[in-house]
Amino acid sequence: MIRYLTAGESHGQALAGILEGMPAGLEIEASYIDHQLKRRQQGYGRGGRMKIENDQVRILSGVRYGKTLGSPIALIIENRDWKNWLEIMAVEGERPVDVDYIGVVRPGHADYSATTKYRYDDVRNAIERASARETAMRVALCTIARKFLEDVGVFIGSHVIRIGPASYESRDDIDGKIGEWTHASCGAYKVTEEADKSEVRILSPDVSERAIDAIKEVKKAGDTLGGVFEVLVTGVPSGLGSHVHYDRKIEAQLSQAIMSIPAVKAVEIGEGFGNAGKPGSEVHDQMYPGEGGSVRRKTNRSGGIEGGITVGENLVMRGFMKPIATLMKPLHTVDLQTGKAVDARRERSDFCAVPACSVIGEAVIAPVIANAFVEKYGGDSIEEIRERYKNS
Ligand code: EPS
Repeated sequence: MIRYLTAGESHGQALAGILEGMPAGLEIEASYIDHQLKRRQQGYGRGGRMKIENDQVRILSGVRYGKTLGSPIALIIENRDWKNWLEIMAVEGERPVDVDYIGVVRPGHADYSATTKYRYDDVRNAIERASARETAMRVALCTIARKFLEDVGVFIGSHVIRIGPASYESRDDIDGKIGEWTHASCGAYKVTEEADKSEVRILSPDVSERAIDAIKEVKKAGDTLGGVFEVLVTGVPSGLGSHVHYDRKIEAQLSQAIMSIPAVKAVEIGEGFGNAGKPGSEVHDQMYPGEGGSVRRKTNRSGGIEGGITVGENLVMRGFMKPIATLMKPLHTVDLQTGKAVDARRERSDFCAVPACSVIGEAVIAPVIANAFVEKYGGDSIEEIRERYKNS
């Protein structure tokens, strides 16, 4: 089974991670992972921290002469900002007298829920681990699974379809942009490559411009914006996942992966939201005979999954991100130390991180799909898995 763990505080020394269950023989280099880390740092609307960090991974174990060994892969990403937080984030020793205790919590952040649950005496303890900084390590680990998928012909991509008020007028406008590309098995890669050309990862220049204007406006007003990103997977074989048990349904696993990204509050698979209001005749993807005895569809409203199993069409899912909880024009809240009504704290933050969130969305689904792939085709090495896939 492919699984991973992350550790690290936002302003601690480093982020650490372990990926277990990757087959042997996969070619991987730190520079390949760094490219994805760089993509995660982009996007119009990011805050000051991204100017400090230049995320780069160090591979500590599990790889020899550029190929995975099948053993756990350990990674580390240094936090450049740590040198400015040595006293506040010291691992050992006494707390210095000039390091203030934080009692004021931000509505919408983990500040209140985590501080009270863990009985912290300092909201800083909650802030540090709840920070979206953790997603840097997730992207690093998941990129190795993504490389495995690319080597067997499965490609992942994403683009942003809404930022605050700026969105496409209709679904047809989006399909008009990506429809042509997504017929190819590497189509998702093309989508992502094109989206990377926009500062907000939006494929339409008009929507892109409106999104940037909207971010500029909230920035001026001391506010923040959320949005929606779409993740696509092309080249997916049929038969990944299973209907036999709830936790093996691939759409459940994919949803969990997307939902676990900070600030994501809803996930849609295919046309899930719209389908709930339509009759069945307008929802289910009708079938017709394809090449070599295959079964194809003219539509893909199911998002490429039926009964928790991939059907051989593209996977399509969306993540809905709420606006970031740190506002420069603070909301009303409570100081947990005094019990008094106060304004929330201003803390350096992003104004909009939807473009970064879409890159993280691409990453986090990779281990889910890679795991289902290895489960189906089996094998301890990439060579063996490829042979079994070819002969299936
Ligand atoms: C982030 C690093 C953080 C934030 C952001 C994402 O760095 P800092 O707290 O030092 O500015 O910029 O995290 C949040 C929005 C949050 O609420 O925690 C990153 O590396 O992506």
